[in-house]
Amino acid sequence: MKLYMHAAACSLSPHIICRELGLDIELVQVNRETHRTSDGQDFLAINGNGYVPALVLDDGKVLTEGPAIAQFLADSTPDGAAMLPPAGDFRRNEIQSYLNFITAELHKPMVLLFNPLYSSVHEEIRRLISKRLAWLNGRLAGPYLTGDAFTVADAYLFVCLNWSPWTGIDLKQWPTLHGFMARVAARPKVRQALQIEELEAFDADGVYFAPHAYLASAGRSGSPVRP
Ligand SMILES: N[C@@H](CCC(=O)N[C@@H](CS)C(=O)NCC(=O)O)C(=O)O
Repeated sequence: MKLYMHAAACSLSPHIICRELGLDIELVQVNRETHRTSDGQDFLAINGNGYVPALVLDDGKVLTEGPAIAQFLADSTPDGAAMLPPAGDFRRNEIQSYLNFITAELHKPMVLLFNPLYSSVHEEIRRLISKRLAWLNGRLAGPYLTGDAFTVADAYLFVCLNWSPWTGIDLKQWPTLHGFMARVAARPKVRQALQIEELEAFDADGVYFAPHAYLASAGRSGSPVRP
């Protein structure tokens, strides 16, 4: 399988899931400007929307949209039930509910904060995201979103919240969420994915990660890096 990705983007979520489940995956980088891929293809021919992640199976089938890819990966191996229980188990529906919440209520509005076209409504978007994060902060059922198990929704949440320093949202006001980030960042397979994408700790907390090249050129100043 090939996973088309950008470092530190939402594609890091399926990447983490692959590492956690020991799935054999080839990472293919996509150039944001030209849409050329590191394996020499036109990415627009793979995903006409031009965004990552896209998963290409060994038989050539293409799957797009992060939450769908996350579920496909977990369902593709018996070990995946730990990250997403099978149909009929209500925990699966709870995790799917979180996947939808993260994609609609956090991921998309957060991406708008990186786009200067929407700067006139950035304050309003920040307020809306903060409301959602306050709700989420009160919902964590254990070390992870739904309890003791690290699920596909946790991988996705970690990746979106990792953009916080660049969106002007201080996660420290929600200690439970901040603690969640530290816990996920300490997972050996998550560390492995971060290392492979050449992401380094952004601040002393060691909770947020950004591309090595970005940190070197920005002098860790905290100015925006696009997800
Ligand atoms: N609905 C898509 C959104 C994916 C998305 O926003 N991808 C961003 C990275 S986080 C991207 O590739 N942006 C580049 C672009 O839109 O050209 C999903 O959930 O997979």
